[in-house]
Amino acid sequence: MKLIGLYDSPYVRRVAVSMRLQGFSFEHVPLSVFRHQEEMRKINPLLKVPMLVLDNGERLIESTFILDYLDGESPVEKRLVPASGSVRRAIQQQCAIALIAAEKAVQVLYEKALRPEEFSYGPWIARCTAQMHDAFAMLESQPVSNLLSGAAITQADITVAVVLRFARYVHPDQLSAGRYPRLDQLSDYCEALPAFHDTPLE
Ligand SMILES: N[C@@H](CCC(=O)N[C@@H](CS)C(=O)NCC(=O)O)C(=O)O
Repeated sequence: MKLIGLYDSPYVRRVAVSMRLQGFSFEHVPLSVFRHQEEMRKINPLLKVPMLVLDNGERLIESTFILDYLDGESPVEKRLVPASGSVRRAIQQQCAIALIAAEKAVQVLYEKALRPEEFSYGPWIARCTAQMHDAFAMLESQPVSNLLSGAAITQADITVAVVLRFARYVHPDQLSAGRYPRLDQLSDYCEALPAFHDTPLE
């Protein structure tokens, strides 16, 4: 399989980390949606990452659906989201909140990095920044992940950790250490795991 996209995308990185944890081998194709647009267009005309190209040539997009495919191909003990039940719903909802934090962090990044300063709209940036923090605060207020007490890692752990690392990387001024101490603990634990360590954001 080939995984298209850079690890500075939280969506690409969560797929890569998951694949490593689940034992899937893959070739990483580090194309940027901005710097390698022509090459990217040939593979994915929608210019979005991640894309997972299966060995039979099938091309999957949207990280959540890619992860769902990978879970479906994994033995039960390697699934990162259970197939049904309340734990599945809880993991999915945590992922959804983390993905809102990611989306808002990306929107602020694009506003600042792509839009000429004279067209920048402060209230929108402020709204997105507040939404990002609301999502992190919601995750922070939820029960501590069982991962820290020895349970198996879940997709919620991976996604929360990856998104926090990303948001801190692109908005260091917003995410000083200690603002979300329980999320920091999860992040520190996860980033020290080989699957995260071997998938560096930078
Ligand atoms: N919901 C998508 C989001 C993917 C996404 O927005 N990726 C960004 C990179 S972080 C991208 O492709 N940006 C280029 C663009 O939006 O045109 C997923 O989970 O895969």
